[in-house]
Amino acid sequence: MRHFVIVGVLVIIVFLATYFGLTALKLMPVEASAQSIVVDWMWNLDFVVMCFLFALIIVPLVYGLIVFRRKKGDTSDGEYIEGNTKLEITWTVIPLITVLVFAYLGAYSLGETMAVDPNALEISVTARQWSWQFDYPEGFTSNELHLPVNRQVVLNMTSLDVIHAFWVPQFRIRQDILPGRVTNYRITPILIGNYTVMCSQLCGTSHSYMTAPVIVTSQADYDAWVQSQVTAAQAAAAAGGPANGKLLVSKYGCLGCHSTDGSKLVGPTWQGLYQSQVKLSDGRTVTADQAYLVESIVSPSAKVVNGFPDNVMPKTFGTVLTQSQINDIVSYIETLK
Ligand code: HEC
Ligand SMILES: [Cu+2]
Repeated sequence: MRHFVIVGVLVIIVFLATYFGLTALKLMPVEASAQSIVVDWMWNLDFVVMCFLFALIIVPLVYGLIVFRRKKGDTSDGEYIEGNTKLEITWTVIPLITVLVFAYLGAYSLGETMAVDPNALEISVTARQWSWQFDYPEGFTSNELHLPVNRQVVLNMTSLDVIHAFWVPQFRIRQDILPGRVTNYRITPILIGNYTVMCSQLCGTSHSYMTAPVIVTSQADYDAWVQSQVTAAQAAAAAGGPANGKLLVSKYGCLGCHSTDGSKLVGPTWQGLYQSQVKLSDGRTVTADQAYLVESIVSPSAKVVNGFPDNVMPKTFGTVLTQSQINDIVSYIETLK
């Protein structure tokens, strides 16, 4: 009996120490969405049970190892125990009830986090290797996700190639993005701030660079940003030329693979490309004139740059982009000295 009391007290002490010790470390990122509060509440309950079970297993184990160690010279066998029906029923029924309670709480929390607000702001998300594109209801596109605080947003997401996943740790919720299908992600940001969306499905060589800024602002700041984007997009499309090319390479995800500052990504940098001598994988050297740039965009496999993989750059831009859009992009690349 004495042993049971001691172990019981130790279990409670270790349980509390584990729970409060680990909680004090504050390992979780801030709660930036209404949904994160539900998720954290659920996680906290799970965590309490985990810490208790940890103590319940470790304490008797260590206690037994120390206190019931074989004494020197004791060669007798241990007591033979034939089973204990009461104990077995207890340790079946208690976990069963615990699991059922958690199943109910889990279903309840899932319902809470998926609750639909009919006034939700709708934004389309396109994921591709290895960039994010956000299309806003006002008709413009950005590589940044701006969200007004305290309003539910629903992201209608699809992928152009492989499976990706939308994950902002501060929002807690995560959702896979599949080619050929639209998946939804609902979130109500509650904390103004700058976050980062990352892809949480290993999706190829530059997977870890697949990030984009997520900026939660007041409704007024959001409206102002939307207005500035609409104006800029209209002006650029009307003017054409490099300014429009710059918007297009952002919109069509070129910048996921090409840098404009000399750094090497999946594809070659565009800095200083125009009129430079490009070494090809077949040993030839060509001058990067206007015709070469157009050909590189329309049929990437015609001339493959030495040291870079073939069949990585999408071959669809020749049909996706209009001739004048391609000219605008090329004129933009030409400005990158
Ligand atoms: C998935 C990655 C990826 C995307 C997206 C991508 N490219 Fe590329 N691109 C490459 C790779 C890899 C190469 C080098 C191999 C080759 O020449 O095909 C390349 C080569 C090029 C070249 C030749 C560069 C040089 O140094 O000679 C141009 C120009 C180019 N891409 C333009 C574009 C434009 C414009 C877009 C967007 C409309 C785009 N790329 C989107 C991967 C990509
Ligand atoms: Cu990805």
